[in-house]
Amino acid sequence: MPHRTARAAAVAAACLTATVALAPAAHAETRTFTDGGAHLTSVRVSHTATKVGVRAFVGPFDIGDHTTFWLDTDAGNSGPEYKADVWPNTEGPRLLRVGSFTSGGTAMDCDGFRATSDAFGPEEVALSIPRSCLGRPAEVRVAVRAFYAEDGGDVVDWGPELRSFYGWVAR
Ligand SMILES: [Ca+2]
Ligand SMILES: [Ca+2]
Repeated sequence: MPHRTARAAAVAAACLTATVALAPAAHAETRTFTDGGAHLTSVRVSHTATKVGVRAFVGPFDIGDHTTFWLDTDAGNSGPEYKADVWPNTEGPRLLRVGSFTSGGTAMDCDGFRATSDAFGPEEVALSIPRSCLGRPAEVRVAVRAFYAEDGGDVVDWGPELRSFYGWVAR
């Protein structure tokens, strides 16, 4: 009998854990992806009820370097749906609607869209995008291209790889 009681308690505990695991719909899911080598070293994606945040840790960068982000919000089409190209210390990067990695894109109105890149500040470039601008996707995945104009020749560091995405981040 004691065994049976202990087992029942364990099952009850497991059910409780499962309930807790399903509950965080109201919380952000945040995933951090790492990138090898120097330059771009990691990308953190957070997906909340109201916004998608992307933070790329790009190492030292200067005026003239820039970071491009693509967002895939529709798994039915393997390419990206949105793009933002962020130059440090400039006004007003825009959110662009795109059909592929190579498309130039069409600027969208997106109240609340924020891009942060300060060549004299932290070694990171960040986006904050209201989910309403993205069609309130169930999940999102991100690709990053960091460009550095260096004396020895330009450096391009893709995360995770040329025209490919990190894993999906559900809300
Ligand atoms: Ca890298
Ligand atoms: Ca897509």
